[in-house]
Amino acid sequence: MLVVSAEVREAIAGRRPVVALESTIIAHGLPRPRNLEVALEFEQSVREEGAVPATVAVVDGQARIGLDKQQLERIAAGDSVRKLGQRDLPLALATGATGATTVSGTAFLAALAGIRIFATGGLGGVHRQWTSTQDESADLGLLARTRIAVVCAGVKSILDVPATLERLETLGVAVAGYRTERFPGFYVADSGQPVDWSLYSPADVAAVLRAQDELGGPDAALIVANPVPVAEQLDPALHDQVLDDALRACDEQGVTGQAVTPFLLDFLVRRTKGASLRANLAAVRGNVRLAAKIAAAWA
Ligand code: PSU
Ligand code: MN
Repeated sequence: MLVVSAEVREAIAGRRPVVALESTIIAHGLPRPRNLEVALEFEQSVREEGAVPATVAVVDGQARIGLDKQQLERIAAGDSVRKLGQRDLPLALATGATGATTVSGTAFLAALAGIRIFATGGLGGVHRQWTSTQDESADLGLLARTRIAVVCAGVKSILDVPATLERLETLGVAVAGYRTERFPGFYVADSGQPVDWSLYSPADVAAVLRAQDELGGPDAALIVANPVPVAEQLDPALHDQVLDDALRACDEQGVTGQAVTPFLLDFLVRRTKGASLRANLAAVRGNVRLAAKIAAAWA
C-alpha cells in the first residue's frame, strides 16, 4: 500500500538528503492552474539545494512517497481529490481513493518511509472558535507522536496562534524559530508571539535532531518556524482587516470541518487581489529551500 519511488528509496538507502513535501497545499491550498507550476517549482528548489523531493499523496488507493509528473498533475487537477489527514489514510487506501495529504497525513507517511525532514507552508492548529466548535487540526496530535522535523512559516493567522502554541507545549512538541525570536505568522513574519528557542543554521537544526535520537523519549516532532522574508510578507494592516472579514464570512456561510482552512485561504486570496498568495508562496519557497539545507546537514 506504501509505494516509495525508486529515486526516493535509493536516496534514503544511501543516506542522501530527502525532503518530504505535502500535497494538500497543492490540491486545496492554492488556486489552479498556478498550483501545478508551484508544485513543480518546489520540487525543483529541493533539487537545486542538492536534495531529493518526496511529494506525498494517495493515488488510486496507493500511498505514494515521490510522485511522477502525471501523478502530480492528478493531484493538482481534480475536484474529486480528497483531503487526507492521517486518520483518513486507511479509508482512502481501502476504497481506492485519490487524495492529497495534510501535514498529519504527510508526516505520518514520510516517517514510515524513513524521511526525517518535511517542508510545508503553515501547520494546522487551534481555530479561533475552538470553545464552541472544538476545531483543532489533527496536525498537532500527530506531530506529538511522530519524529520528524517540520519546516513551516508558523501556523496560519486564520487560527488562534497563542492557543496553538499552548497546545504544542502541552503535547510536548518542540518549537524553534529559525533566525528569529518571534513565532512567524505565515503571511507575516511575526505573529506577535515569542518563541522560547532559536536556531541559526541548518547544522544547528541537525544537531537537535541528533539530540532527539540520542536522548530518546517520546517520538515527537521538531517544528522549525521559518518566517517569510519581511520584504515579501503581506502588509500586516491589510492582513488584519481582511482576516476579520474572512472569519465572519466563514461563520455566516456555516463552513465547518475540513472545508474551513481551504475556505479561509481562498477568501484571503480573492480579497487581497493575490497579495496573500504571493506571501504564501514566498513563505513556502523559503521553507522548501531551508528544509533541503537541513536535510543535507542531517545526511
Ligand atoms: N498550509 C498552506 N495551505 C494549506 C495547508 C497548510 O499554506 O492548505 C493545509 C495543510 O495541509 C494542513 C491543513 O495540514 O491545511 C490543515 O487543515 P485542517 O485545519 O483541516 O487540519
Ligand atoms: Mn479542523
